[in-house]
Amino acid sequence: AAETAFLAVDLGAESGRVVLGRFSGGRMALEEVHRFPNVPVRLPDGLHWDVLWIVEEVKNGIARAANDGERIESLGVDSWGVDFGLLDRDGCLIANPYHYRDPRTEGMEERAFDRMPREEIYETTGVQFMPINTLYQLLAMEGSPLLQAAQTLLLIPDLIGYWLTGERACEFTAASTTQLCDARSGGWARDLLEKMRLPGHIFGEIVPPGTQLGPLLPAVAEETGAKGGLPVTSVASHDTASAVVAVPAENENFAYISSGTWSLVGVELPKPAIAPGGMHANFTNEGGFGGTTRFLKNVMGLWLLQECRRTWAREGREYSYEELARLAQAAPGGGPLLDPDHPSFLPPGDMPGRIRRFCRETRQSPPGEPGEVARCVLESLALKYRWSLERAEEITGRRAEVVHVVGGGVRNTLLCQLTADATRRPVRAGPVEATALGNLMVQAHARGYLGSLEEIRAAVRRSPVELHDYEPMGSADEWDGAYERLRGVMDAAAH
Ligand code: LFR
Repeated sequence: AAETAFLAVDLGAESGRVVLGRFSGGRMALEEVHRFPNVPVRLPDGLHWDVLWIVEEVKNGIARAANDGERIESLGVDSWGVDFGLLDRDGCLIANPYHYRDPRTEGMEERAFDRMPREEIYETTGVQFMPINTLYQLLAMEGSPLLQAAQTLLLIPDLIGYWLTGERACEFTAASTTQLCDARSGGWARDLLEKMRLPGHIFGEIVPPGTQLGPLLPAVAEETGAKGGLPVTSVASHDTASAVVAVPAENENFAYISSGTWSLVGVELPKPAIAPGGMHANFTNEGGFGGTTRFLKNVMGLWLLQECRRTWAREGREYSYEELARLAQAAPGGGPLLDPDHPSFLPPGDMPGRIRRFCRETRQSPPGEPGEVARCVLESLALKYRWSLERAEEITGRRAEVVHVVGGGVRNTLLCQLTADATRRPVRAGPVEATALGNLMVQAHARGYLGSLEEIRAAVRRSPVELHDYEPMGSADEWDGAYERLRGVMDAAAH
């Protein structure tokens, strides 16, 4: 029998999961009790998350776990970063949260730089410049009565936690994604907030991962059949932070790729590395568990394929991810390459069309069939991983002996192999459910079952999770050539 059990709510951009973790003998065994699609909704005013549906499905998941009769010791919520809800003075949600891919942030970087030079923003926050950041989303709301009515800003995991417990808190790892925090002190960057003319009073107390948020509200306990008083723990509530906790690394000489809708490529540091090199390569210093810094770069990730798939499905051609992987495997290598991080790929839309346009504009012959498109995307991602890895090593002076790939993208075995080939490093892939596992491990830590991050990672390695090793294959010279081509394409696309 399990010593104890924890419940992880893990919300991703494509789907949400509720995962039960049975903890015994220093190992965590996972059981997915509920999974639901996360489908954004387009309204005339923009692209939104369906946050009411999400909280309903979270409750359905809690109910399923509770009905299993398992004694659950605590529950934690993690989700994607940067997005938020605003509460009014009565604690009511003011409007439906926006999706970070909504284009209303266009031009907001320029507005921000008028108020504080780009260098100073980076020097303060250490966060990479991306239009999706909370900073630019809030600037886009300037003058809105919604912002005027706001008393409290809660990032998505904190918002769900609030609806479950009635308690408000700003968890540190999630807050660190906003580009509104001081990377050194870990608090809100009050001077920056002021210069940006943002209402300082909506940013509440920041709490570290592992903080007890409070018990489930009696009404939620009743609705779900969960035991009254079930504690909710603020975990490393940024999904990427949870995923990095569950990297099965044996020492500090590793890089990680948290592979899902986004690919987060980087290293773990004892403190932020804020330097001009990091700003130019657009690396971020996000907060990690146990006082660590996640020094990483957002690479556009499997979003490119997800969006192709959606476009093809609308045209009546349905491909599963497995089918696409098979077609990509069969397609010839060495074709056209993309810079996956070109801004034209960020918003939802006709991704195959944009990929063709990118190729024409960089004087490459565009991929045709879905298998060729998928091959082009996967090779480009693997080569951009190499670029990111080399920059991370250059800036931090570390050397990654192994690249750990974690998250849903682990299932894409072709991408894992291409990653080993392109980076010329051994790749260790797994666990697939790193985010949920990291979420559960931080709860076990908070309840006193595990000590340091090292102990947590040892427990990850003991846990019944699948790990697969990939060695670099193919010719190093050919991959060096492909890498030079990627760099040429990146330069051509930047001009
Ligand atoms: C991954 C992730 C990234 C963040 C992006 C948007 O799921 O959380 O870390 O940059 O989504 O929130």
